[in-house]
Amino acid sequence: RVEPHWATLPDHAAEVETVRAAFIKKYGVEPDGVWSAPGRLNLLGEYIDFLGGSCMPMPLPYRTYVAGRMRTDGVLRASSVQMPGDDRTVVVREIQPGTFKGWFTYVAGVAWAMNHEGGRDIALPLNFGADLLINSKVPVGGGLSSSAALECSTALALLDLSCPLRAGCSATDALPSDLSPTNDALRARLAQVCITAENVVAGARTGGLDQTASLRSQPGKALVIDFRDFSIEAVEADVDQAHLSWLVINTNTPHKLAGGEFAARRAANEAATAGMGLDYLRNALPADLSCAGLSEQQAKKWRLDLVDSTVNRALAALDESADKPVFPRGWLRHTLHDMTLVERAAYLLKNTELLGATAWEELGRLFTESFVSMRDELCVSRREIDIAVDACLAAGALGARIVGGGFGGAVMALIDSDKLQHAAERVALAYAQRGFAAPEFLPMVAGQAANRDL
Ligand code: GAF
Repeated sequence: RVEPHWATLPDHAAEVETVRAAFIKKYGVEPDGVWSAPGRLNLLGEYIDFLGGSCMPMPLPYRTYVAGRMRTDGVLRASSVQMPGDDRTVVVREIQPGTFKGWFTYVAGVAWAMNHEGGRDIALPLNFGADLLINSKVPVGGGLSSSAALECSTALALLDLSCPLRAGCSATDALPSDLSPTNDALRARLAQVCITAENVVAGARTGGLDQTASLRSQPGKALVIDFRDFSIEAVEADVDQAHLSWLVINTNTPHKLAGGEFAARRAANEAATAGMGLDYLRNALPADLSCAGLSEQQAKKWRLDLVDSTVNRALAALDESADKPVFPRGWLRHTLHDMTLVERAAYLLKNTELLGATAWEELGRLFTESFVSMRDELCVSRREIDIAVDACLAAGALGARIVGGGFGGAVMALIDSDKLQHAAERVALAYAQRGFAAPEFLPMVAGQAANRDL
């Protein structure tokens, strides 16, 4: 028997105080404020946000905290608790894409994107600068969107800190730029700014899932985000009432999305979309993918037939194009398949009261179906992930899958609460037997959207 290592659920108030105290230690003065943004657990829908698919994230209780103080000399300084000694200083107006390395890329990237595509009310005033101190409680490289948590907390901090330099914005307002989570329109725009920071400055061609989840989540809910127009619907994902739990495992096999593997899959599916003459690959499928009223078997047959016929249609369209790219059929297959799974899952979650336990059981099987597709079609799994998923299923999980971009990172399972510890033990044992680095188990309760904390 191997004792699983459970992370401690962060105490939000204590974390706010920790980052405030770290700021005072570093800069010798009180910060003007503290802001934080969560990582996300994506329940379903991977590699489809940039193709107009829907995804279903929930905010994690693990957040990135930023304490900040305004400067008026145009200089941005930042330090991170996780990177002692790696202090950075830059003149905001001199920030250029491609000039930074590591964590600071995301901080500087946000400032750059606010100035270049934020619009007048988001662009930073000319002489604005800031001192920032960052403390991330989102596992880095774990597929739980630590980059977006850093971008979104930084964006809120910079926008809010710059208020005293903006016309008509009073420093005494509680949230001067109306940054409250209910200002969804502003948050949608800030999410776009953070996406630009990641795409243009950090050079990772990711979609908008992580930033939208971090800025626009609602407490205790899962979002269904339609990435054709970034519209969101919040749905209850109250696993407690069904005596179920989320098991979230950081496999400690870090992944990197700025590498070519993620971009290659995106580019292939974008080529297929263009080959079909569509704006979004999602539009190659029928408007309603919920299979409402169909049994689990009927729904499965319907979606697999639909995916097959759509893959054939897309590849035939590509055959006719002159500069036809060559890529594995499975990349396209996974994407269309996951689009159908997430919309069926949304239907099940919205109808748990009506459908009872069978809704949760089918949901679990959808998770595993998506995992198999990510492993065998999209080919973004690795041995540590497969072993963790298998161990969860062997321990009785209703379903288990990779979270996020894959190639490592996190695994999640939906499991009867009484079996949670047993599943963690099985995963820990399976890792120890193979000599893998010990995984970390992350207690999961639904978190809250990015916000100002102090
Ligand atoms: C990463 C990306 F940042 C997201 O945009 C999304 O594509 C995800 O991988 C895969 O679903 O988190």
